[in-house]
Amino acid sequence: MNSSAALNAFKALLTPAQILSVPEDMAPFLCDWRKRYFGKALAVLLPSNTAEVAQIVRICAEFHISLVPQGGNTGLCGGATPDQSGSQVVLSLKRMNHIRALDLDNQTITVEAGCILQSIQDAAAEQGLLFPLSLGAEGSCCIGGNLATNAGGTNVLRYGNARDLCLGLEVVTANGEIWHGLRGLRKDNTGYDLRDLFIGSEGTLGIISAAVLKLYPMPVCQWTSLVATPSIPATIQLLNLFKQKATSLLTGFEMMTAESLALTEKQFPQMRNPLGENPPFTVLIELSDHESEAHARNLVEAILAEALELGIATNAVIANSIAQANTFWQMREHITLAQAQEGANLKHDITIPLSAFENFITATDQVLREKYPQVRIINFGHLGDGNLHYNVAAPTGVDSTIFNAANEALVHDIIYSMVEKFGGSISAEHGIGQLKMRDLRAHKGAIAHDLMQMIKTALDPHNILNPNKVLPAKVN
Ligand code: FAD
Ligand code: 2HG
Ligand code: ZN
Repeated sequence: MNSSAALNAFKALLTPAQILSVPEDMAPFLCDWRKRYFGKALAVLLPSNTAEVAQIVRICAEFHISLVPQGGNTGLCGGATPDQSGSQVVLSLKRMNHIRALDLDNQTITVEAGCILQSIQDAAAEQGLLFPLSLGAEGSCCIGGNLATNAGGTNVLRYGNARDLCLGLEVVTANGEIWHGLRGLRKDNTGYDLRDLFIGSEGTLGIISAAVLKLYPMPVCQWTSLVATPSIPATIQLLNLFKQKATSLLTGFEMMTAESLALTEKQFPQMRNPLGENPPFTVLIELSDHESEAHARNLVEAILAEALELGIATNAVIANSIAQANTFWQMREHITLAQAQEGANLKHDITIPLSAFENFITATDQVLREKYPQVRIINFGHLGDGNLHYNVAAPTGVDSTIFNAANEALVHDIIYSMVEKFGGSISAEHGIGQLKMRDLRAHKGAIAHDLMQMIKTALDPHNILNPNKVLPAKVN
């Protein structure tokens, strides 16, 4: 490795504004959103176009410098944070934020990797179209990061996750070549699907520089309601009732426990549950209609009336304005912020088959409480997808940093062994990054893990792309 020669080569390629090397300037790029991982870097590079990205990678390959791609730096698994060596470069895609094309006939949008998710939603909306990927960090995360993590969010039950919304990619490979895969085709069976290989690879196989995304007709209205349910089985029955009666109009089904909303209200006192005292479960349900407001309102009222009659819902409130609907969503999305303000927590972003949800939660809570009677379990998530955020916080009054340092490994083991037992996944939507790298082999199994390692070696033989993320770097 020759750091100073590499820096000189970067300086010859980029303008001074595109190279950050002063610690204060680099600081925001060197720690993750949760402030859990802190790294060092030789430099932070901010290319303006794909050709510059390719040249940066070629310089890195020549001087054996590894690089860490970064978008909005909102990832929750430490995937975008460099290591402690100070020899890696952070490659921020932020400047590459142009919308290259919007094709009305094909209903697609072609965007650069650094486009903020919300700006893509806005550009589509200006044409009366919907880009349905939606998540709490949408005001700051970038589409390159969304695709690199195969982000999920709140519309997955209707539109799928980031992978389902992407038709084509432009990718810079580990040897600095540009793969021009920016096709807007809904059918393309031409051998191995390279697009799907790069999606979800968390910057370890290639650098996504642009993407073609699917657009959908914009619904004419949305009805958002908050519904109180007495139990998990009742909540699942409610989900299935909505699926049956509202079919494809059902676009959101989010579950929040009383504990998660109590914590949110503690940190953000203006966020009161309009259902009154927090019921065991509060469910946020969203219907999107292409017909008329009256059609959707009648449908939602009829389904809720039936749910109340059946006893699977005990109370419900329908938002009477867009502003009120927004406050419902804010309550849901502030759980993560409330947890961050309360102190560090142990996150478990898991999926469980809905048929096993109740038994999983009962069994896991029980084992955890036997070991840690006072621990706070903050459960919420995208129930419509079987995705649970099973987050564990230190008992009230206990220093969370000290608690986590002493107990993190055991808490993870307890929860992940239950995830295995009930046929789930240890990462539903946030990815692996550094956080779950050591747990991956046991979860995927040796064969799948070895195949992943072979793919990594084939595409990045010198291990310069985000090493020690997802897969451990091989010691030669
Ligand atoms: P970054 O954090 O910058 O990077 C994430 C990973 O992708 C890293 O491994 C990085 O190296 C790699 N990467 C970034 N850009 C590229 C690129 N161009 N090419 C190759 N690799 C790249 N996630 C969900 O799935 N669903 C949610 O509901 C959700 N809600 C969230 C709410 C909050 C408040 C926060 C803070 C986060 C949430 N997240 C959620 C997690 C996070 O927002 C997503 O993972 C998001 O997709 C990350 O995008 P980013 O641009 O911030 O990526
Ligand atoms: C969400 O669904 C995000 O709000 C974040 O995926 C989950 O904070 C979390 O654990
Ligand atoms: Zn989530």
